Amino acid sequence: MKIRIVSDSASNIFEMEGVEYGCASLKIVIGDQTFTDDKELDRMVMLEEMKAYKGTSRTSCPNVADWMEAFGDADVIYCVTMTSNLSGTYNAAALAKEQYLEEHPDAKIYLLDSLSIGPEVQLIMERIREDILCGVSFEQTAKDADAYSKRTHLLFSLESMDNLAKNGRVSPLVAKAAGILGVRVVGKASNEGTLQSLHKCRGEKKTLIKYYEEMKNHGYEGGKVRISHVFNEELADGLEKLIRQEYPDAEVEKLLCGGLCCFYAEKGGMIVGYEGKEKE
Ligand code: X90
Repeated sequence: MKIRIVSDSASNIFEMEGVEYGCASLKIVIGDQTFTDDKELDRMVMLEEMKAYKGTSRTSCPNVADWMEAFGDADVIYCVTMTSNLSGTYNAAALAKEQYLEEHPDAKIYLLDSLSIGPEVQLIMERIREDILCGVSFEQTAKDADAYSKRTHLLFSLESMDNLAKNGRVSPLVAKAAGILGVRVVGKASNEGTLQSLHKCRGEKKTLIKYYEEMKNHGYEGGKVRISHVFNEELADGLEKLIRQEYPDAEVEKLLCGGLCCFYAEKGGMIVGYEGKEKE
């Protein structure tokens, strides 16, 4: 029996150790160039192109055929997508699920709208992998993923929200704050799966303090943390250090964002997923 975890490239995950994994790529369109968000994409080059281009760049989500390809020929599929409130990716996955089940009536597909992105999706997929590797049944794995996703959280900090505003993903008013030199907007994924801005911070130290305060607010007690950043290792290291002051053995992992998250979080941005108490 073939078991596969599947996501879109907004998860920042292009391969998973120990399990079969399929990733449906989003695309980034800058002028007449289209970048496919896969593990080969040179994110620095993409960011430079974006900076040099004067027009409005955009992205597009995977279509049904892209999802079908990511599903492969698996018998059991666990698919976690980025939030349906910012992208059409979940809807396309839902259509692909229907089509796949018509073609493979004996297959089983678990499909979750994460209402989040990047590192929170990563955590949920890692939880699913744990169950797969322990031989847990489909039904139980699905239940575990549902329960787990209620106590994972997502925070972000952005130096610019230009692309988010230009593409209608946040209001221009919210984006304005992040346009001021040296100001970072710190926010979270709302329960509806949209961006919710929480603080405006000047300076790295202040930003990190706000991150940690928010993590504590959401019940962080030394659990897993996944930090993804857009060429900002300094900020990522800073957060890891802060966490380790209180929890020296916390399971913290850092990674570079994939193309989609690089495009929207922009240079200097950081997106953090972690375990906490149940969402209210
Ligand atoms: O073209 C598409 O369908 C993709 C659209 C993606 C839009 C938003 C991406 C935001 C990425 C910002 C920080 C994290 C916010 C999380 C809120 C749920 C990065």
